[in-house]
Amino acid sequence: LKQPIKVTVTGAAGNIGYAFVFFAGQGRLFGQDQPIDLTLLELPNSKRPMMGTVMELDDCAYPLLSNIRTTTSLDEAFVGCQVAVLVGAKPRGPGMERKDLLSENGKIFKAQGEAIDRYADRDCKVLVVGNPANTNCLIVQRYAPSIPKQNFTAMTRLDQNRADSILASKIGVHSRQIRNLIIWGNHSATQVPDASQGIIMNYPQAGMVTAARGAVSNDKWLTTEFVETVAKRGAAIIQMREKSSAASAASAACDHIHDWFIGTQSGQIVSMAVISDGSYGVPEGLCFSYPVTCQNGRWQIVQGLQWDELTKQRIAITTKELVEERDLALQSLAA
Ligand code: NAX
Repeated sequence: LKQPIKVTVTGAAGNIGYAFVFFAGQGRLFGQDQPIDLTLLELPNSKRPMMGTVMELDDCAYPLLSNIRTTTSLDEAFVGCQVAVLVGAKPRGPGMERKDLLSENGKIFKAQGEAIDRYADRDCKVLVVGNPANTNCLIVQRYAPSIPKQNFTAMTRLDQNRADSILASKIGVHSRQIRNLIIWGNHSATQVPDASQGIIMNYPQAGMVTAARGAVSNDKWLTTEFVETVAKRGAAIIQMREKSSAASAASAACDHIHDWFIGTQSGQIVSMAVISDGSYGVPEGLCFSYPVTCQNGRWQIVQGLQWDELTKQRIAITTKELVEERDLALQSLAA
């Protein structure tokens, strides 16, 4: 049997964490032959729901969960950690400004970065889900300088999956038939869903989304309503469910980690926010969502794609927002 992979999940008793740990137990991260040592981190006041979650995990008797630990201590949470899934974050309270949100989360993710730097496996891979995800990821990375930069990622896979699902229902195919829709930039309202590389598999034969159907290609739906519907999907779900997306976010986190570790299929592009190396003119060091392919546990940015004028303008806006977030977060940490 393989050695277990040590996975730490923060915010494990929250909405997303609660769904994620069961998916992990079912083998969604690394497949059915890879055991997992799970460590759950929560705030002290959520210790009881965290223990209750573990009782349920025990009752599931998942063969892949070789060990489950809980802690409320940052000094314990990341010891030997190989995969850190950072879900817990400070939510935006009433009357709270963006600046306050960035500053509160800056503190949390600075402390987690320092703990990862000190205690985690030297090749620990990090996925940040907690919002503002891109900037939280940038902070964690800055405070964990001994871990390779490319090991820090933030989640835009939910946005990608939403884009797939929205386009699939417009065309009348299954989401699984949609490939290579891209999310650029920030996981926020300024994100840039881009269907220009999209492929529909088996409809009626494989082809580009933009050429697949008159209704989609001609009426500008792809560059207007589609983009808006993807960006506002989270709000639309809150309106119906009266709670924010939880299982779909946890499922997207599994997709992200799975593809990162196991690899993307030949010709398949997925979106991940990663620490920019300057590709596509994005400032180096920003955590920016790019189209990537993955192989052998490494991602690679897909280079050389062309942007039309509208996409260019949108990407400038999301980049500017990320620069502002970075500056606000770093300023408040330096103060
Ligand atoms: P919940 O409020 O249900 O759960 C968060 C949990 O984190 C709580 O149990 C809390 O006690 C814990 N927590 C808070 N600070 C912590 C800390 N410093 N250390 C350990 N645990 C801590 O939120 P939930 O709905 O699960 O959402 C979690 C985060 O995901 C939020 O920031 C949310 O905005 C973000 N999202 C990100 C998405 C993405 O695509 N990147 C999509 C879904 C989601 O909105």
